[in-house]
Amino acid sequence: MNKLRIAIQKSGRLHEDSIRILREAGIEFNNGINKLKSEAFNFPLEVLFLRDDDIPQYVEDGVADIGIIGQNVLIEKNKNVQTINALGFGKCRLSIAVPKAKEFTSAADLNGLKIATSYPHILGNYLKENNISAEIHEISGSVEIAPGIGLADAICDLVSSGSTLFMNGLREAQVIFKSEAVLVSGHNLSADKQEIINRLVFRLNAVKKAKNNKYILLNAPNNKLDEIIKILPGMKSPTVLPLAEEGWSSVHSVVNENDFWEIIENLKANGAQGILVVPIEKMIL
Ligand code: PRT
Ligand code: ZN
Repeated sequence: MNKLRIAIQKSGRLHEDSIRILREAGIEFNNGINKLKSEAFNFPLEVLFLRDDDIPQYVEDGVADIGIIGQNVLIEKNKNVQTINALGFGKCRLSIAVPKAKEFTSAADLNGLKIATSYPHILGNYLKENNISAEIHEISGSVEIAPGIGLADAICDLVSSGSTLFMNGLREAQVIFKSEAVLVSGHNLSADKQEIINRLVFRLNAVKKAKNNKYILLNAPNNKLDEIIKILPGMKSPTVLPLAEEGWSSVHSVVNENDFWEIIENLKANGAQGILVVPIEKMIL
């Protein structure tokens, strides 16, 4: 049977998380230290370890069928590949930053400036959309030092904590693009390969859902059960089991991370006791 080929970053910020999500999906393989590729032991998958910048081209050409890549690289490279899933890691933003003392109130202040970046395509689109006439100076690394050495008036670079900007006397003036790692695929894959992608995506979604949800167990007085059940929707409806102590029940359910604390407060207000919250590893609905 044909194996699916996935391209992931060989080393760098996306490498470990890319390996982690494949492992969480139950796929085992040796990682890419000193290796170009590795075959999974228990899933029809071959993993290619590449520089992130090359992944969109490899996927477009069909050398890899799918890949894990930051949206920033994907949009910048502008290749003919499609996004299958956002993966929830590698989050960052592409921002314009200016020297701390420089005034900046709106995008129009960029008119006439020289902006250093490794993202000329995304920055160019942004400037065009905002009718700004600025000079783009493309450099491939250490963009943050450009204003300090007189190479540019401003920069456009990736930011996560902001400490690189701070250490170089710069301040984030405008976010132009928000990015995270995504799973992408080429076009015209065989039915066999599409089927393997579907299996992989099904597993990735089960892991993602589990992370967004918690399993909750609590004790409730029987006379409050109706209210408590209303607070806890569960996957179908909560499980209710009698406790050994007369007049009490144990209630089990699943709650979403987003409204977690509100639900807990509500449960307590309605007489729930001994509330236990445990992580879920996989969630298949
Ligand atoms: O060798 P290869 O070409 O594969 O790797 P690379 O050096 O080009 O990329 P790498 O490993 O640095 O980043 C890979 C991907 O991680 C990026 O394309 C983004 O999608 C994502 N990512 C998330 C980041 C950051 N956060 C990030 N903070 N990529 C880079 N940075 C850099 C940024 O360029 C700046 O220099 O970190 C610095 C800023 O960080 P803070 O925390 O100081 O703001
Ligand atoms: Zn790179």
